[in-house]
Amino acid sequence: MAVRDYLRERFFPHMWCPGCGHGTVLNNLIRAIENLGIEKNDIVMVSGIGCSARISGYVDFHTLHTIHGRALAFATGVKMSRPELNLIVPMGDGDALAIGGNHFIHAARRNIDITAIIMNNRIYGMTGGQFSPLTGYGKLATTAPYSNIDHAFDTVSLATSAGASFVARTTTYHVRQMVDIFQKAILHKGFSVVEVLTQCPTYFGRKNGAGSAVEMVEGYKNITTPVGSKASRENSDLIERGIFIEKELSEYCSEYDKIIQKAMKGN
Ligand SMILES: Cc1ncc(C[n+]2csc(CCOP(=O)(O)OP(=O)(O)O)c2C)c(N)n1
Ligand code: SF4
Repeated sequence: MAVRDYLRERFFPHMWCPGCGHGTVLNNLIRAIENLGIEKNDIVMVSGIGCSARISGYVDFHTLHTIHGRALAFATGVKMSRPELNLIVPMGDGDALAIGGNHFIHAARRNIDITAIIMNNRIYGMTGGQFSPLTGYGKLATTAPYSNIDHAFDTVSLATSAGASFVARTTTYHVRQMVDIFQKAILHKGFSVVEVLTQCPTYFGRKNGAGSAVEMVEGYKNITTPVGSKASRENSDLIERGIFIEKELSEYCSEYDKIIQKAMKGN
């Protein structure tokens, strides 16, 4: 299949602002799926609400556009009833870790075979630039005009400690790495978390003097380093990117099947 076959061209042009990173995530996700050769009818994309969540409108998979913070709960239901399908859940940092934080940690703990993509632009884009749990201390937002006093979650540490069996981070600058990580995350049997650092030039960028969209993307080159690199050991301000966790762990739907078999045998 070609890239265009995975898109619903009738919904273009898309609604994202010029320079928004969400389009880069869509592009690379489609390329990863094309490389893997997965049929579009074998994919279900479930999203909540947010600029990031609108990605589900543009792909020609089975799609559910659900409610803010609850995409993983809907996806869990779909996966439990049709475990043979590939479930992909794109979320904003607010969708995934503020209102959806509880669903996130429990989906990770169960290790259900879903690919969760967290598009971290450090802000609530869709609703006008309120701070999120990933905005970070000292940053500005519509709701933090004198600077944010909340400390941020580290998505990778949170996902790892909650039990996710695949955890990775990349950025909209590192597009080849993003495609590679998406492929591995989709193939992984278990809960896969991919955090993508992505720019919102309209709110986070403008409020925090981060410059143009291009400057924000280039910034990801300078503030990140490969996981375990020498640079990371020497400079703790650098953000690591790459694959942090990739391990085999019993998967929820497979375990559930075993319980059904036991119950049918009556022991
Ligand atoms: C239950 C509920 N609460 C609040 C909202 C309003 N709301 C819509 S999107 C959103 C946050 C979006 O931010 P994020 O998830 O980070 O995605 P982004 O738009 O930045 O991609 C909020 C608070 C809502 N739709 N439903
Ligand atoms: S408000 Fe921000 S996140 Fe939303 S489309 Fe515009 S740039 Fe993207």
